[in-house]
Amino acid sequence: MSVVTVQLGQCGNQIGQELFDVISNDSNDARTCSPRAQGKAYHACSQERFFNEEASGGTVPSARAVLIDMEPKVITRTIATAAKSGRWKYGEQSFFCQKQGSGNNWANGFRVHGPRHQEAMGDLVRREVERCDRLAGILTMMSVAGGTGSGVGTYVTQCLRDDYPHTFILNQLTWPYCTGEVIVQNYNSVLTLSHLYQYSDAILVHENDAVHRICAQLMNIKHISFSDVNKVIAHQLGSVLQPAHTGHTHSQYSRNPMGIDWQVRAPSVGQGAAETRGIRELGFNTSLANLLILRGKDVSSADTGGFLDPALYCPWLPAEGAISTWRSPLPFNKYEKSATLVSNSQSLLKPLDHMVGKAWNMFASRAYIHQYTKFGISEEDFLDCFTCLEQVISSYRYL
Ligand SMILES: Nc1nc2c(ncn2[C@@H]2O[C@H](COP(=O)(O)OP(=O)(O)OP(=O)(O)O)[C@@H](O)[C@H]2O)c(=O)[nH]1
Ligand SMILES: [Mg+2]
Repeated sequence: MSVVTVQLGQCGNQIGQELFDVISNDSNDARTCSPRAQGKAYHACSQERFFNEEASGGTVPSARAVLIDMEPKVITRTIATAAKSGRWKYGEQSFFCQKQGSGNNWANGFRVHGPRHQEAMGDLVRREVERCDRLAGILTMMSVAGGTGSGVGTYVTQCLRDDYPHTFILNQLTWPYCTGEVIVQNYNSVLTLSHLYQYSDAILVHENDAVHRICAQLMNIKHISFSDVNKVIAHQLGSVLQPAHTGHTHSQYSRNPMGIDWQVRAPSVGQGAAETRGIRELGFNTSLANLLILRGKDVSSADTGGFLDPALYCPWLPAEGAISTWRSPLPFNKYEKSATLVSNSQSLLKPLDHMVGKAWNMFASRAYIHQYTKFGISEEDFLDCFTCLEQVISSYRYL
């Protein structure tokens, strides 16, 4: 099964290029792994998922991706960097750009650029979808703080939801630095998140601050650039999206990389409630669901029992249903062993609360609001978005 990726704005395009690079490298390395048959199956599955094999001999595979930005600079560079790798490329006609960006204004992206170019962008996605024998889902990548990724990205997601009502849509979002360079980043983030909440099947967030800390503290990088940060994000994303065995049978790779069970189950009172209450009142990070992905040596003997501890989950959730484990015996991205955790938990509560709080303070003094109202986003629209996110915050706070 295949995934169509839509890269939007500077951030989405730059991280998207790193992601395809990791996937292409990892997939090629797998071919020489032993046992050979296993490596070959992994390679074939990964290629079908992310690349179109070119019909004519001699050319490299092209990514199942659409590149969108409202200015040409980043797209031109992204396409050139991919081609320079000599291992993969972007399709010749799979990008859409204009002359001028959205100026860090969500309303400009969502109300002007999005609707104006809906048809052209939709056609590009449709062409990629039609090239897939079996479509597993659509992955969009963007930042929430700028104007194009956030505004056009939200608009595109809304259109994708209309055009592909039964297709799984996963939004990968990059969260701005807390002390970010965009003054209205919290407005743009609030507007993006509250809208995507309605259209998306799953939202996967990478916080720039958290990834920056990984670069500084774990990797000892001195002068950290976006490229360093993006490599870490791409590594994490790749380890989620590359082939893995999702069940107990190891005969075949799971066909659908997006078959994650993201649904929150119906509440029922679990037995762990009384014992776990004390821990959770101390600010414990309670989870709704966790997905653990293990890759490399010894994956079948790794002890993952700790993830079954009911104390990790909210009381009305049976712990055995709240954790899924995927495994692949092949090393990932040259790491002998790796483990990745995708967690639907309270970990985003603090940054979300902080972001909504900052946006609310600015809104209370009506700062920069005219820049949004002039593109047709009213104060009422803002209030609806705040209400939506306050509800999300409250639901997660009282898990
Ligand atoms: N991790 C990471 N963050 C980025 C990158 N580029 C930009 N950002 C973050 O993204 C936000 C700005 O959004 P951009 O993606 O530059 O904006 P855009 O979508 O191109 O929108 P406009 O330029 O306003 O049209 C800020 O929070 C930046 O910190 C990148 O390559 N990697
Ligand atoms: Mg830009």
